[in-house]
Amino acid sequence: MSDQPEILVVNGPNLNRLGMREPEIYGTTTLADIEALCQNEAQKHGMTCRFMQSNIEGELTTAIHQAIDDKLAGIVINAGAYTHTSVALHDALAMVENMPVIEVHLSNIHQREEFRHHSYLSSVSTGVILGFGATSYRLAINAIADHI
Ligand code: CA2
Repeated sequence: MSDQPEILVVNGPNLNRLGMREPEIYGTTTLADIEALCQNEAQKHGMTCRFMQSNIEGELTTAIHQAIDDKLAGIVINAGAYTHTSVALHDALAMVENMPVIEVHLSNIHQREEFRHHSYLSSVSTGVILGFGATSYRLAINAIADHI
């Protein structure tokens, strides 16, 4: 096992389909591209990255519990549409202590439909980065690296 700090990058529903539809909103970057970017950025800062995606709310919740139990160095979360609906993810993130949680979005959710303007995660996140496409993830990893 590596003794480098590890971060969790967690991705919610439909993000596995990135790059296949709606390039005008989400660009042409695929989730595999984002994973490579995250691994590379983490490595630059001497960290490792646990990258996961699930379309299932409970699996995302469990990944957060595991990050807490494993005492990871931080969490980057793009919960996709669960951002706007999930009390379960809010409650899981509220259990996080002593590690930064960065909520990220590819798009600027405040420029989009009204139902995307509210996030259940922002009030239990250390910070929020949105609207920069895949760069949102890079900025979030930098924020965690600065924080630890
Ligand atoms: O902007 C973001 O990162 C979002 O979290 C993306 C979610 C959306 O529900 C949130 O409101 C904002 C959507 C995830 C991916 O949706 C796709 C749509 C078309 C093609 C591929 C993915």
